Amino acid sequence: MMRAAIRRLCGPVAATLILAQGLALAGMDEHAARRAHVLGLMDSSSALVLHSAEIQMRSPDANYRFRQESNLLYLTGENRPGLTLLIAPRGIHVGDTLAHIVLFVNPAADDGALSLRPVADGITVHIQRFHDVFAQILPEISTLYASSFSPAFMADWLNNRPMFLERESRKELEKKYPNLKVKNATPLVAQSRVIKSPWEVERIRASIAATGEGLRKAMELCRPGIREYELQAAIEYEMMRRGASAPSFPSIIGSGPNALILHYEHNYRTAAAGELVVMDVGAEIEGYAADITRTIPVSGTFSSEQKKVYNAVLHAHDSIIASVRVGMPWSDLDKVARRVLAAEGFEKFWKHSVSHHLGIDVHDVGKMDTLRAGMVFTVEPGVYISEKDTTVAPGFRGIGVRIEDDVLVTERGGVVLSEAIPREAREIEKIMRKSKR
Ligand SMILES: [Mn+2]
Repeated sequence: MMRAAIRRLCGPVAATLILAQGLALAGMDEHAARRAHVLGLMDSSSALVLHSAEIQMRSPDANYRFRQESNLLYLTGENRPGLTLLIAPRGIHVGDTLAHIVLFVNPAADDGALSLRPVADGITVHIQRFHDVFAQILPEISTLYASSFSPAFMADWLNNRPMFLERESRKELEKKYPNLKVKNATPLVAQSRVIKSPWEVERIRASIAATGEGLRKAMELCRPGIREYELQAAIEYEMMRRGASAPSFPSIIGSGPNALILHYEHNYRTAAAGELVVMDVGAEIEGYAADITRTIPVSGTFSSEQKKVYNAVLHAHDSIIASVRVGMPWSDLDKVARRVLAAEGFEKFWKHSVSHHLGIDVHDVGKMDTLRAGMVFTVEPGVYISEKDTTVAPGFRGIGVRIEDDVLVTERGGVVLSEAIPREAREIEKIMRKSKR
């Protein structure tokens, strides 16, 4: 059935490519190929419905910059509010047309500054028709894959409990249609998202390149007395002037004790001589994230203790990357990190797992079971030694080091997409020294 559905949509040649490679390719628009792939993963008793992200208010009359819901962005490439995508393998009647893919648009919801690309493999209609079309399909299917709503819950202050809007609306739908089960769309779409096409890898590379320029600039500017936010501003300036729409997550610039706080984002402290700064940052270009961490000495030279920790983390980092093979269990990445850090005497200062998928989301979706060609993930071992830890010599106390790069899995092993960003201690010291002359 899956094969038949894809053939119907794209013809036998493209269908073979999609089925052979997971994502395609020749003659097909990138996003149409993704829709065809997801359609092929569904059975005829199911449908998928995805809504645009809601516009979030920052303060009265001022919104946060709009960012599309990730699954909808993946399947349409459209970064605008007011869209709803419906995919139904059994076909949907919209007037006289039978379609498998329908994109509903609400011209009133967006500013019209971006032109909407036609959906060649389906039809585009006004949002006013959504209710009728949706009501037509619901009694006929047993599984509805739906985007998870955001925010996931609101506080019911009166009764002092969280109110799960998602669960409530799902329950209501299932009550009205007893044969229907509403499921989260992400695990379905993730089966496609987890393997990156060459088109996607290109975008990730662009985000990484912009991030790398930012980190290089920060290395040049860093000196005792600099504020964390100055480093943040320099990094984000370099990202944005290379086309980033935003950082892919709040920039983490942690100096001294802040280097030990994993998701630190205040970035307000003044960095002092002798400290380290952890800079965990990433650009987002055309909807794709980078996620890179560099740790540098504020004064331009690592102390001998800092260098010892730094090189242990780097050793773990390089060993993880060297171990990358198609077919390898994901959990082996952590095992390699554990083995190296244990041999170096720093295992007990390691706090988090060493990798996650990277793509449209900085913590991208997909199972973390077995490495497959086309996956992109981060490698980010770290060592964090508390200021108060008396089990180590005083020179080691308060040291936090993390090194993070982005890796593409290929048949020939791991390819470090962020190879060009300086990571050896002496490379970093050289850049920092040169800029201060
Ligand atoms: Mn990361």
